[in-house]
Amino acid sequence: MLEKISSPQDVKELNIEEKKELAEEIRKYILEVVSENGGHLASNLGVVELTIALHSVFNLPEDKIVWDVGHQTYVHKIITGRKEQLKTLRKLNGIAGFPKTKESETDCFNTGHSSTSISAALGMARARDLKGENNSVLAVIGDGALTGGMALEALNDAGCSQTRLTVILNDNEMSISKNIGGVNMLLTKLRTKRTYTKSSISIKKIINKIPLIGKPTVKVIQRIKRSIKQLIIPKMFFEDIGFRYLGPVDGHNIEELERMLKISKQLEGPVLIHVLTKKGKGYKIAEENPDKFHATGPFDIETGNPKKEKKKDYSKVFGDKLVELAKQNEKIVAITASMKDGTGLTTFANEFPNRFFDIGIAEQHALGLAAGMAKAGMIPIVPIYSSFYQRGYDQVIHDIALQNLPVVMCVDRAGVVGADRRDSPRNIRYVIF
Ligand SMILES: Cc1ncc(C[n+]2csc(CCOP(=O)(O)OP(=O)(O)O)c2C)c(N)n1
Repeated sequence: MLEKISSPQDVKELNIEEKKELAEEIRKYILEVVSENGGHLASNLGVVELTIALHSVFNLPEDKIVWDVGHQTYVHKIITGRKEQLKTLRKLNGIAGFPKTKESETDCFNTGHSSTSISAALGMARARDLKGENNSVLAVIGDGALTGGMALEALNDAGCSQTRLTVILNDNEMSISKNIGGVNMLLTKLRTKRTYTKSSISIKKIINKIPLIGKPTVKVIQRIKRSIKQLIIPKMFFEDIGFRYLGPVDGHNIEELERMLKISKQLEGPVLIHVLTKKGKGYKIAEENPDKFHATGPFDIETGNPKKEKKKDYSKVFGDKLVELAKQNEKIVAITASMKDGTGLTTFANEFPNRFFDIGIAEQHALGLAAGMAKAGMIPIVPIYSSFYQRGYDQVIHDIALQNLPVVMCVDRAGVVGADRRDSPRNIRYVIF
């Protein structure tokens, strides 16, 4: 099946059984490439059906899909004519691991840092309306990325805007590690609910056609439906801030996904589709260890073991030393913006769970929180990858430096990172101090 796919049109022409077959072949192909070259595995295996459904319902490049972070776009790249190029992933002058507008007109926006997609998509949707155009605009965002302030700021703006926009919430319960925080608590409640908005659109269409009583009846039904919905889903956060909520929908069922996407296409205003997926889907070892296979170097498919043993690096030295110091000084606390393993904090988190804070993908908050703790007498240690430290630049100056607070800021991954492309936003690794 994969042999036949060189454009989204080829996917549109497949029947449902063929699409299912294609999904399995894409999984196999991604597994082969990533086990050989390294790359983001688990997130891509999780969005295979979702990406096939998106390309079946929407027409790129006229319609726009903004992928949050963009690490989950291998399937999209395969479908949009870059199947062979994927083999050059993480190689010199190879394909980018993230969306690249220069690489394809179907990549409408460059991403790399988390939580930007809803703002960008809303911007495109507003521009579309001003220009009098009619295309669809979507943001695909993970539950991890939804913990980032920028995403919540964008939801706040989009909710009251009445702008036609679809946010696909790809909820796999994971950031890199297990997702945390109030957003995760909200999603946990929603996940267990029955799928909402079964046949609302068709009922509306039928009633609307009845002369005189049509339109008023639709209004009454909608009001009743809303009250019922409040009963079914106790905390209608998304609806309360102005979004139409659809879901939750099984993110591995292509038919269901297509149905929901088609419904969203007909609705006015902002819509959020809550899609449930499994990180690492189809490769048992990654399903069981999604954090380890979020991003990986080359590995053996049979065992999942890395092909090269990891050397002792900055993060490991830092993590070991921190544990040693923390044993001597109980004022030491550690804060991570969703990067416990990457920044070497796993041992600290296990040994001092009360002094460890994973606060979500929220670098600004991490630094503001550290400032408050330092002011109150603690010694906060905040390791963040240099690329992501940019997010907290104002907090470094305004909240920490100008108040002369003893926050220990540790800059991880500074310098050149070989595995990322030269022009990747994540390879501009500033040392900002
Ligand atoms: C500002 C910023 N901080 C940290 C990261 C590192 N990072 C990349 S993906 C990711 C987790 C994303 O989780 P989610 O949005 O749920 O997507 P999933 O991989 O689970 O599909 C993190 C923390 C980033 N890309 N940007």
